[in-house]
Amino acid sequence: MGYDDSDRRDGAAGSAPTAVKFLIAGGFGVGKTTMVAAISEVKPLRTEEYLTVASVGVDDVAGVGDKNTTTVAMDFGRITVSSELVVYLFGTPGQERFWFMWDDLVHGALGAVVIADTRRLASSFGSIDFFENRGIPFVVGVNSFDGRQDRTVPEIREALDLDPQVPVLMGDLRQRSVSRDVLLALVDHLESVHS
Ligand SMILES: Nc1nc2c(ncn2[C@@H]2O[C@H](COP(=O)(O)OP(=O)(O)OP(=O)(O)O)[C@@H](O)[C@H]2O)c(=O)[nH]1
Ligand SMILES: [Mg+2]
Repeated sequence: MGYDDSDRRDGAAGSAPTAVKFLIAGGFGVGKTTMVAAISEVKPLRTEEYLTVASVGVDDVAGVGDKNTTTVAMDFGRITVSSELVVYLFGTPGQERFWFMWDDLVHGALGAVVIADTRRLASSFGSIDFFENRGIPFVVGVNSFDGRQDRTVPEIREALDLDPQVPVLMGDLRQRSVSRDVLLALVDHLESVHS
């Protein structure tokens, strides 16, 4: 889609679209940067650095395959959900040593997607606590690495100790349609918690 002035046209014709901020969170290497890239209609801003030998023993790279870069500040993207709603996406850094940035990134966020990897669910516990403690509504997107769907939604819900109203969606978040469904689930969830 790229940059265009459709927002402005919509705004001129009727009311301006509402702009909201969502965070894309989750543990190290669960696919946050990948999701922002899959769904953003503008070229996403990334802050990737190479995982270096200095990080050996600090960063737990077990289970993340041949991943060789990591987000050190944030990802940024944008998606126009409808003529009334534009979403700004902020992907968080996953490694614990960069978590101090989350308090800034969360400022003004209306909701969040917590991505989980079925093979390493525990890596997303911290994100879930973070949003629960701040009362920020979130949905969980479960990435099917290696095509694995060997856990059911109820099993994942239990393992992550989620409240019953938190939506859980499974799929390959590299696919734009899957990532879009996760964002739409968050929009619906926000409507239900605010109604
Ligand atoms: N099989 C599979 N691989 C995926 C999926 N989503 C992402 N990946 C791959 O897994 C890796 C995830 O990397 P990133 O998107 O950088 O993960 P991240 O959560 O941003 O990582 P940090 O910023 O380092 O915490 C990439 O190599 C993706 O191609 C998925 O749904 N299935
Ligand atoms: Mg990243």
